[in-house]
Amino acid sequence: MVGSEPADEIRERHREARERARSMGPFRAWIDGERVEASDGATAETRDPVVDEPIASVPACGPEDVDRAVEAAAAGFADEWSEVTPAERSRRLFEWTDVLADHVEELAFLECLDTGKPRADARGEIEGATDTLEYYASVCRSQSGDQIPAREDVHLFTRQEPFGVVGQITPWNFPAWAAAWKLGPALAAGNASVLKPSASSPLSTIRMAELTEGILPDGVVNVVPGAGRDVGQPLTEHPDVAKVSFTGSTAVGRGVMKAAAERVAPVTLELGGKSPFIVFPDADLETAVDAVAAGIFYSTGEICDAFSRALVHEDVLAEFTDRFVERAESYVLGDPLAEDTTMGPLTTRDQFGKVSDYVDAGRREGATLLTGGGPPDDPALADGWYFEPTVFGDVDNDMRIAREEIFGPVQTIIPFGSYEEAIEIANDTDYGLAAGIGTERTSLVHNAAADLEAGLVYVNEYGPILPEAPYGGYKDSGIGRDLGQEALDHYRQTKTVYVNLDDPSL
Ligand code: TXE
Repeated sequence: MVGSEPADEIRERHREARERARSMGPFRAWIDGERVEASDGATAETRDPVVDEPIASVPACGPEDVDRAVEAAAAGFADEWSEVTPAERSRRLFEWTDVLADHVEELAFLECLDTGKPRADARGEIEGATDTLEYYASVCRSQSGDQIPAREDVHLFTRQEPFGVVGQITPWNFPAWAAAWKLGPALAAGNASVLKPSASSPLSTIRMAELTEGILPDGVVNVVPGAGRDVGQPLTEHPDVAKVSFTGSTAVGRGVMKAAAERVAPVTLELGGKSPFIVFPDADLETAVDAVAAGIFYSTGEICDAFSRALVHEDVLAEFTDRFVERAESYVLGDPLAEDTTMGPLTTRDQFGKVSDYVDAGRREGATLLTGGGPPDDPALADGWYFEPTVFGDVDNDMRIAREEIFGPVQTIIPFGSYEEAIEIANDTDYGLAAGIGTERTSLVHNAAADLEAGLVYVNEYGPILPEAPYGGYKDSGIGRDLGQEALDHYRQTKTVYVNLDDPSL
């Protein structure tokens, strides 16, 4: 379904919105507590995916800027942050989240304009980012080491120490949330960060960093925007970056891991997925449709844990498919700045091309296109990277549309006949980020949760993602975990101290 606004209304609203966004700038790199240009003055435009017009120019940084930022981070860590007590770190992180909470609307506006996601979703994302930082501000003070009672004549204990400077790379689909996932545990553990946002949607991250001014010491948070090869790669290769965390594609993640291996730096990788949702025959179909639709159409399908394979038992296949297609057709495509829009455009031209190519591949491979399949037939949306919610039936798990990450609003429906077959198809993928289960039977929930090869299992729902719980994948979907205590542990190293005790006689 498409919104009912005329093209000129949308164009005018976006002209004003881009002007408003620019008035919040200038958007620069944030290094050592200052807004700075790229050393060579290079800039790149970030674009509004609704009308394909430039929003703002942002520095296109390079290796010298990475050096500058790493130096600032090292100084910020050594001079101040490493000396700050956990209680003080917690207080400052809370102070930052208070400021962010006062800027939710502004940040959500930038996120909506830069990524094309509906305003309400962008607001939810910023609130999620703030909540994540609050969680790490809270747990910061409750960390401890161990005392190990191995022998009476040795006082044996562990200290948890930060790495120093960490390099963090985030993607374009959830820029603010990803920045909080990275910065929260890194800062709570006492590190300083150099963070590279995606060149496609850097605005909210830059603004979040600017809002640390006067709260966090200079150099503790640095944001260096630019291209992957110019900023991301030098950051992962930098000898003074002691730990790397990356969210993005599996192909680039492999390269990040290789670069870090050269100097034996630990890495956390959160990569792509091809997550299944299994609709068992006893499932409440309305609940299953809700979960699978949210899992593939939320954020226009540009989500790493998208339920992009719906595995449906043959007894309920016809009814599920009918209801799911109806649901897909009920999404309101329109201007993400309008509150009634439930699906915005894809974020970039590249992503539009990629999704279109997969839909062509699905048709060629013999899947049946049940709805969608291209841009909506509405002249008001013709300038943007809109793509209709798309559903393929008669999908075989060997088809490319069932094996490769499309990262768009494209669902594949794959039938199964038995529990064993469902699990086999679900696990027959290189990825292992998430999996979902639709059933009312407790034994199915627990058996499937144990048998599925995935880092996350959602039962009768898509999400929620909570900062308290670890998030990450099996197999090619990554290594290590974001969120929860586990992420905090990734940003610390353990030092074991043996204090040999003399005989206490005087
Ligand atoms: O990813 P990249 P792209 C998947 C999704 C999407 C595809 C391509 O399928 O269609 O990847 O998206 C930085 N060294 N995901 O091209 O290139 C880059 O600048 C260091 C899933 O955007 O992996 C950006 O900041 N960094 C994923 C980040 O890496 C490099 C989210 C991700 O970009 C680099 C995003 C290099 N050599 C894409 N090259 C998820 N897990 O949700 C690029 N980068």
